Amino acid sequence: MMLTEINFDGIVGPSHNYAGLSLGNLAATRNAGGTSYPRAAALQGLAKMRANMALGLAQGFFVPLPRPNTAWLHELAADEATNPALIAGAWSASSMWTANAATVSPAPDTADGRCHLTVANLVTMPHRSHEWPDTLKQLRLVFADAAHFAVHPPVPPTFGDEGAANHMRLGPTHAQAGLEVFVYGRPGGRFPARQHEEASRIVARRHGLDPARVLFVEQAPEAIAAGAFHNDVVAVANEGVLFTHERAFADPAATYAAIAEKCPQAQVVEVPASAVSLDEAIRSYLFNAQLVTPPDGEMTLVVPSECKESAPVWDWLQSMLAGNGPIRRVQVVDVRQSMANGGGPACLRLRVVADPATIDPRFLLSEAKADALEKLIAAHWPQQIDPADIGRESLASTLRQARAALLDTLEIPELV
Ligand code: SUG
Repeated sequence: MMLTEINFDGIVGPSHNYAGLSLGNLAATRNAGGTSYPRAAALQGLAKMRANMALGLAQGFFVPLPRPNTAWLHELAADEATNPALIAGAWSASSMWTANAATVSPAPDTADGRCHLTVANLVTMPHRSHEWPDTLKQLRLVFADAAHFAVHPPVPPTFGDEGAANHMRLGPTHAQAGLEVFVYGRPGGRFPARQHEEASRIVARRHGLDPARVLFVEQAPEAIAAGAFHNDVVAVANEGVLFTHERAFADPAATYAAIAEKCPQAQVVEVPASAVSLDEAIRSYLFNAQLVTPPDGEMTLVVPSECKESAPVWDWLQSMLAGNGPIRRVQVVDVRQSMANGGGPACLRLRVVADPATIDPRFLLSEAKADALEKLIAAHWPQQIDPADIGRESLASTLRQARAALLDTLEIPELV
């Protein structure tokens, strides 16, 4: 077994648009009603995948879900006159943020030695609550090998579960047993707390995790109120490193102490609020970075270009690199179209530690496949979507054709 970390990015769907559907996600709210550029968005996503492959990292992808989801609208008896937000919800390309597709516990952590995945129910936001059936179907295809994977249905409502965006793993290497840290929010604040504590506990039990190597940590209510609707907006982990804002957790000192006890080699790289305020961290998405270990061993932080435009953030990164810390490289990527909906580099990927040979190869990216995908996107993805286009039959048929062409090129008839 060659266990390695594979990032599965969501290919940005042809219906990518700015409908302002996520209360508490400040970027999405700010850009509501703006014109979106699905073709550019999908090409930016592919360029990020290519940049990670260039670092020597394994790269996979998930395909967009069928949109508009007319069966869902039918169930809701919704029409344009009565509820435009539900119409927009049926058209949303939100499955592109695959950090919310599932929670993943790699094989070294679980009782049966298989990699366990629980598809996220995403019950808090209506437009995301109908993702899971199609995501589950896709996960069962990608990770069909039952000798190595167990794919679970969603945690039942009312316990909101938003998947890997609220889950971190710390350990010596990806291939060794690690500490799984589940971060939940307490309801009652200014914005919805999307990850319920009980959902995290259910996932940990289902995955057969050893209680000695699990932590449940409360996210700082202040962080949620400031716009960190998922923990991955204020913290990220890789191997032995936790990179976090000072105000990410409700009780930072107790959190670091518990981590040190359960994972002695863990190092915390904390950014103080005096250097980068919580607001600036959320605006720039400094922590919604991919923290990765390429084959050359230089731990790399893949940040959105917005970080370079923020003087405090960029200054902090430069001083970090000048120092002696474990993060040795910073790579900048342009994912502006996704960022405008509150989705940075880390939102766009689901990390799975596995042997690539046990995964359906149709979902693994190569340079040749990336070339083919770019051509296909340039030919079929709408160049722009204006808010008034949502709900139009002519656009719906363009979207269906685009997805059909994608599945045809990738030879995945099972998802048609
Ligand atoms: O769920 N935005 C997504 C962004 C998800 C980011 N994921 C992570 N942090 N892992 C969300 O809020 C906006 C869609 C709209 O308003 O049109 C949206 O769904």
